[in-house]
Amino acid sequence: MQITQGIIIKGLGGLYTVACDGRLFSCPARGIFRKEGIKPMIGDKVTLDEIDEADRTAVISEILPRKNQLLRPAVANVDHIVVVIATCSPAPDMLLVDKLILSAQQKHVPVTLAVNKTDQDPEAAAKLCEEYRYAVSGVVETCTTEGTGIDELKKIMHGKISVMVGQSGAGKSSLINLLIGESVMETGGLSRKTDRGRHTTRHNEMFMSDDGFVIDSPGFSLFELEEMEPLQLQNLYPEIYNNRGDCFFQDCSHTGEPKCFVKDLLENKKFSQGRYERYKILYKELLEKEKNKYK
Ligand SMILES: Nc1nc2c(ncn2[C@@H]2O[C@H](COP(=O)(O)OP(=O)(O)OP(=O)(O)O)[C@@H](O)[C@H]2O)c(=O)[nH]1
Ligand SMILES: [Mg+2]
Ligand SMILES: [Zn+2]
Repeated sequence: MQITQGIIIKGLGGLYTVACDGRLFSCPARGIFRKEGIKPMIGDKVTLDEIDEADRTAVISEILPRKNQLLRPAVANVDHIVVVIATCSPAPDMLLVDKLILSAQQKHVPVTLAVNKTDQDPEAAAKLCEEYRYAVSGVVETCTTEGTGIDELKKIMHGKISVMVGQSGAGKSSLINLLIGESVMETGGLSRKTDRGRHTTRHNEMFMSDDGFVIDSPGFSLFELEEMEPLQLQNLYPEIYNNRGDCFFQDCSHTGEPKCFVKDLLENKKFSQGRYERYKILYKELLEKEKNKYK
């Protein structure tokens, strides 16, 4: 029996496209997955059966164990997340950015922040980069109209499975088209009335770049952090855990207690004021959630 392994790069209407030794196969999944409540995901490494070389069809017979699995976008086995924001338009939602970074931290997936559309306001772009310097593995300024930052992104993405995430209209698909070197994804303008993206990308899709894979995903603005103890939140901030110091209270939440070492971090600019203000917001949200749980 012939068994070949591949990787799911696209899934639409129950039919999956599997890249296998440089060729693409169109495959349904075995009924057993549905019965067991398992849904194949983009990024899944799979075994193919019933291969028809002429028609390029096969059946997905097995899903290999996943290294990780993101909920939003629903993709598996990613090595690297690129959070894309626009410098000015659509207005970057920094709380969303922080939540995306925190959620990646929980899954131990490194994040690069791509501050795109630097042509809109180079100074504002530089400020955003500074704010995230210690928060992520890397920060890249990009501009798809001028081609800025593309080589740098390529270098970071070398040999990895990366996924682009972020608000609609930030420029994820525009970046992917430049990274791949051809127009593989449709891009769309912003709504003039609301200055927000038009949700041009509607599905996840993976592409092969020079040396690696990149997944495009639909933009979104709502994202919930996974439940956690409020005091655990600080453990997801590299600015805090890489500079651990002493606070007066042993279980200090760093949200305004006296003699708190985080004040020094803010003064020394090791922790940006914006990230800290949003840390306090997220901490309060988690506290509220915990209170409501016991009501
Ligand atoms: N000025 C400027 N506009 C850009 C840049 N990059 C992308 N755009 C424009 O921004 C708009 C949105 O770009 P897309 O690539 O479709 O954005 P997206 O993040 O894929 O959006 P969704 O698919 O809706 O999630 C398009 O009109 C692009 O031409 C840039 O660097 N500078
Ligand atoms: Mg898109
Ligand atoms: Zn403290």
